[in-house]
Amino acid sequence: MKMSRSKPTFNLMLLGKTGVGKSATGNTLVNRKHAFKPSNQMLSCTKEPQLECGEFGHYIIKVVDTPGLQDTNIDMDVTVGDVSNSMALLPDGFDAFLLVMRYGERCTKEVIEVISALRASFGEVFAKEYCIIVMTHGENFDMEDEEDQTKTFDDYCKDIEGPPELLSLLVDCEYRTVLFYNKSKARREESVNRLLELVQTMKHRSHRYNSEVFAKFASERDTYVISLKLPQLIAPIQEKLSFLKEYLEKAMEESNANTDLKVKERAQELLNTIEEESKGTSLMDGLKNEVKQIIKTLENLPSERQQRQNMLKKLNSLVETIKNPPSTTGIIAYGLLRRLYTATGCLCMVGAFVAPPLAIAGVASFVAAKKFDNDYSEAVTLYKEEERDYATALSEINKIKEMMGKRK
Ligand SMILES: Nc1nc2c(ncn2[C@@H]2O[C@H](COP(=O)(O)OP(=O)(O)O)[C@@H](O)[C@H]2O)c(=O)[nH]1
Ligand SMILES: [Mg+2]
Repeated sequence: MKMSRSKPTFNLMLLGKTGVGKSATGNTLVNRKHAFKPSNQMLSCTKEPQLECGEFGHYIIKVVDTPGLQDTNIDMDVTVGDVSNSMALLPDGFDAFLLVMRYGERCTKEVIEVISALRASFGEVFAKEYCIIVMTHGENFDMEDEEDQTKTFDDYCKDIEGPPELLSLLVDCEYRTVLFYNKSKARREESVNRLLELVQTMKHRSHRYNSEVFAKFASERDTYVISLKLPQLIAPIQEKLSFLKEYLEKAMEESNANTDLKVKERAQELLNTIEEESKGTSLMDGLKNEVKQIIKTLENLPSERQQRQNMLKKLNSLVETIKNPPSTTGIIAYGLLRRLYTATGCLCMVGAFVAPPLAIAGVASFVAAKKFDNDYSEAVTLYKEEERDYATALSEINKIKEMMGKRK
């Protein structure tokens, strides 16, 4: 079809669930019956985006029909890919996105998913600046309306009831809604006229939504896609993380420098996987920090092992002391010896006046007495502690040892 270049052009993209009437709306817009194939012709239903052009009065209308978003479990990776392909068909960008719904259709979970997916794909400007809601099967509205002829479609939209996602979309797109009569020859033109009026009144007329605008919302899109897939993405990472944690728990006793190195490599690989999967979003920061901490711990393992060995040695000797407390006889013997040394020291010091070398023996005896003094008081303390339950003390120490075996 030949297009006159001077005519103003409207670039439109049809979006929405499969079967709501996107292709039929596209045909109405380009004014050709079979430009876009209806979805009930299964073999030829829209799988790839399709661009068709038509003329309407003084205008040229270019329409991109998109593959219908799946009815359930929208795969956002596919959706975003489809959207990019659809954008590529009209590099000039789009004046409006037509979110197609079927008049009277209940706003199901799937419809809500479609709304969320589109808002996330195109960014915040989608609803506010570019979205128009097209409701097909307009004749159903007229039939319902027969009793109350005064109620217009706009009145119906203002009173529409539904989930908050639908209502907030209506508010954000300032109730830009059009009723389409794809099956009524007489009223098709009216639908297109109303739509073009709306597109013209939209603030951004000089600024189309093109791939540059699309690129601006890439990180929001990534965050949304990843947040949807987070449980599946995290499961294998968690598994690898628990292996690393288990290793660290036993690392003090069983591992060696060689396996440490291998495990550190695995931890580093896991960190890289997380970095890749999170695509620069902060959604997996918690996991990332855990792995970083594990890598740090693995690096410090040799010195920690040494420290632990020293600590264990100390604990073992403590256990021995507790197991073998000094006997009463031992303590009495200590006391006697101390007194003996002190007495000898005194005697030697007195004797030193007669024979000076005895002074040395005297000092030595005092030193020995002092040492015994210390040992004696330590022994007495321990002896007193004997009153305590040594078994409890032992189990306490064993607990500490056990805790040192594990790592936090
Ligand atoms: N009665 C009526 N049927 C419509 C209207 N719009 C679309 N349809 C029918 O709805 C079915 C699905 O439409 P289609 O354009 O293939 O949906 P798509 O999957 O969104 O592209 C087809 O049988 C269309 O003929 C409409 O305004 N009125
Ligand atoms: Mg279709």
